[in-house]
Amino acid sequence: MSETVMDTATGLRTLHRSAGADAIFAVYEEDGGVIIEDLVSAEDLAAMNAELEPYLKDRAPGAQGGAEANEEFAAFYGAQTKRITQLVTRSATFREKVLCDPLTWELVWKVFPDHAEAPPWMCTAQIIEIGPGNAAQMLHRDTGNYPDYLTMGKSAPEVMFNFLFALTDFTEEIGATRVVPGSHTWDDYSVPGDPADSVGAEMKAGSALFFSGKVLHGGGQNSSTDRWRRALALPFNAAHLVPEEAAPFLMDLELVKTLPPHVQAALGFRSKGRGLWSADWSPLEGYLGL
Ligand SMILES: O=C(O)CCC(=O)C(=O)O
Ligand SMILES: [Fe+2]
Repeated sequence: MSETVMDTATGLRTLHRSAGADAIFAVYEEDGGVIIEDLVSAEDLAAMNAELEPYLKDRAPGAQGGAEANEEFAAFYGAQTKRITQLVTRSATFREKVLCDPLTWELVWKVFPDHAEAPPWMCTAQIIEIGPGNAAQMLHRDTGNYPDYLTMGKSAPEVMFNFLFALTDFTEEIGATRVVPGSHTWDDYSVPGDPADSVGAEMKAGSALFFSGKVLHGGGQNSSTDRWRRALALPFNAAHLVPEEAAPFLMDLELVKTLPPHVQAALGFRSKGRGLWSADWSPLEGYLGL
């Protein structure tokens, strides 16, 4: 596989993981998103899909657990979309390989160079499986989780970004993520994204779209009648902002102890800088015996 940057017909660029963090990050900064080819090996991809299959089989599509009461949230979730989280517990391959991949962490530290003392959160790890007939998701910026930062527009510090892995091949027909390249640099974030300006992040299973929380994007329409588009979203957010997934309440401490310290911190099992997320005014990791 060559290491050259390729301009695809869509305007999104693709780099092989062997191109390295510097080259990948340069495109991320310029375009707001970049496809990293082969971020997951074929072997790990197959193992992860097998580990997650039973959970997806049992999961009904559409928002649930009370969340369906909010129409806007339910539309965002997707009526024919299955989502599952708690992947640290549910997939050993995700936990040990994908979440611990040194290249991923090199990129995390490039986005958050000054955050070593207060490491970022894993915002969530989530399977997003878009089913046949699911409408396109509205274009949005993930920074919308933290509206104050969205209001600040392009000059806001980067507080959130995402690795969205293709666990099946992504084609436009089955709902490849739509992206508006360059929309992280727009002067006015109140201008709604026009789907006509978006491009489909077509990629092979095992590749991932690495994109800024400031770039407009959304799940694509699945216009097939019988095929599912499976993604794994792995977003990270700055330490001082609450993550989507309440990891410390959902995970077994003994399992988390098997992970490296920076991953334990991302899951909320270590303190987040001076005095934040602490126990008795002391580092949480001491209290937990890590
Ligand atoms: O499923 C996708 O392609 C994107 C989903 C997304 O952007 C989201 O749920 O925030
Ligand atoms: Fe999103």
